[in-house]
Amino acid sequence: MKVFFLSLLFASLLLSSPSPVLVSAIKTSPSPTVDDGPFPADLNGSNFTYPWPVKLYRFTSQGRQLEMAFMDVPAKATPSKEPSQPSQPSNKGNNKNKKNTKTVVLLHGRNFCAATWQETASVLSAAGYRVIIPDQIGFCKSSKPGAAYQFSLHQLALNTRGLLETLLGGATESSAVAVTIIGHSMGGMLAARYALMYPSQTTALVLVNPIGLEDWKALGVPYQSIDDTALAERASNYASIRAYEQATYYPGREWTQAYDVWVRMLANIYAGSKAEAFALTQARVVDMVLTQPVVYEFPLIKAPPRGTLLLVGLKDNTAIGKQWSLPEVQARLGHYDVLGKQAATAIPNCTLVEFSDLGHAPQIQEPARFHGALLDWLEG
Ligand SMILES: *[C@@H]1O[C@H](CO)[C@@H](O)[C@H](O)[C@H]1NC(C)=O
Ligand SMILES: *[C@@H]1O[C@H](CO)[C@@H](O)[C@H](O)[C@H]1NC(C)=O
Ligand SMILES: CC(=O)N[C@H]1CO[C@H](CO)[C@@H](O)[C@@H]1O
Repeated sequence: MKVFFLSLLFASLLLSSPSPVLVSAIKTSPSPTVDDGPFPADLNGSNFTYPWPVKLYRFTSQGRQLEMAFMDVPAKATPSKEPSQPSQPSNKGNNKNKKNTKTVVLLHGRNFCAATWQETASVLSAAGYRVIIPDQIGFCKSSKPGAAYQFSLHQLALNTRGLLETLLGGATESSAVAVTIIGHSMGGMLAARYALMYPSQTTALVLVNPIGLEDWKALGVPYQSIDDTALAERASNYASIRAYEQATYYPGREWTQAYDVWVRMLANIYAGSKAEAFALTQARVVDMVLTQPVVYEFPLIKAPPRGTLLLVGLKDNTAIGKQWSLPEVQARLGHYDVLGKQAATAIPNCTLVEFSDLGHAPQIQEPARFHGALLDWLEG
């Protein structure tokens, strides 16, 4: 009897044309879940204390169970007094159907973590936004799958989309899940990719000194193997990170505690309990941004309803692969005074705000000025 019904079912599946229901039934993997913790201080190789409770989005990707750490800051919240204890009441239940809550997602750069957005998140929360801040896979308090993961900007955007759908509701009701995406540095490159992949779910796009405003390899940067990049990654430490950030992020400025905290956070991951997996992962991330340009697709960013804002510190000179390029190639790269204007012309309905005296991380260097410009545009 059972066999009969099963074969009948099988025959009817074969006869019917593929339907969305059938397709999703075939590629079933465990549903993603959100784990509210609490978690150990050293979470997946980072022991930095985050300003709000850390949660884990557990999902399957490329056949692996992965964990993406994130903070979910409700509108009008101040950093909790005991950051490692998730003391705030869980608002899981009410968030799902709150269509009118304005939601912002903050995407960190390669040398930063979700925690680096603390001040921006406080400002946005006070302005009435719910703020969701993930650590991308391979970074900070998220899983570090190392050699066993195909890193692409598309994959990271997809992971982020999965997190948002789990938190905000299904993709069926697209208006319920549209968010403002703000990305810095590598997070800006990822934000542009995200807007290209999910135009109807992007309310506004904000790029802060994004990388990828030019195609470095097309300008002469030679390919460097992942193995060679991994050697350099393994050698990263406090001194090397600080020297790099002083020259690129805060050129000509006296070193301050506000800069130092993020260097120590990152150096501790390079030296931490997942050091080798982190070095391997970061070598793949360098390969990802070098080989997957997004600049050619800027004209295709279907103008989000609220438009795009490009915030650029002009003293920035970031360019991937500059260190291993010939001097004449180096001279061509990282001219943000030119690159910002080019990008603002290429991206439909893009507003450009330039900070002539700031470097790669204007939100850290001059928070008040940066947040003033951001809120002016978001609320304007
Ligand atoms: C964090 O990790 C680093 C690197 O392993 C270590 O040197 C440091 O002592 C740790 N800090 C804390 C507070 O555990
Ligand atoms: C262009 O962007 C602005 C915000 O800078 C927005 O108010 C406006 O609606 C957008 N216009 C179009 C046609 O998308
Ligand atoms: C890949 C990995 O080690 N993931 C771990 C991240 O941290 C969570 C919480 O401690 C663990 O459950 C995962 O196994």
